[in-house]
Amino acid sequence: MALERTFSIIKPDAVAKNVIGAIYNRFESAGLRIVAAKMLHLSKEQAEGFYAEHSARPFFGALVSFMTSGPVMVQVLEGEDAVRKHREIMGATNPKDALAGTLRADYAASIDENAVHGSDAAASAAREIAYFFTEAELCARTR
Ligand code: IDP
Repeated sequence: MALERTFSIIKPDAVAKNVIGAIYNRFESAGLRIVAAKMLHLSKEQAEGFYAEHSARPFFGALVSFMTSGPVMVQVLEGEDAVRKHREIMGATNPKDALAGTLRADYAASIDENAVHGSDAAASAAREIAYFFTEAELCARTR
């Protein structure tokens, strides 16, 4: 399978728990490479734009408020089958349903504060990467 890129957010709850390095370790142990990364404190507009597809959902206001409650780490992960592999590492949206050993089982307190985000398909990955990174910020691994 060809190399693929996906987009990841370590959400404010996980940043507050000081587990950025532990989460990066899971990505790297699974063969995913970080090819771009930065820490950001999202504005309300940035969070609303990122989650625009959920704007009509009852939890939208709480989601935006949570995502702007503290800094996040955003990164682009590259590897074989990266979108699917990353979703597997994250676990189910609701940590109650997440398999043991997944990031959400280990670090998420609830569906509202669930530690991590990962693109759900190649098309959404491309859109989400472009939302936060320019092409020039994506660093090809040359060695
Ligand atoms: P995903 O993050 O696993 O892809 P989505 O369905 O795309 O899940 O939802 C985006 C985010 O919205 C979730 O990660 C979660 O933070 C929040 N969310 C989704 N469904 C609910 C809900 O029923 N109640 C509260 N928050 C929710």
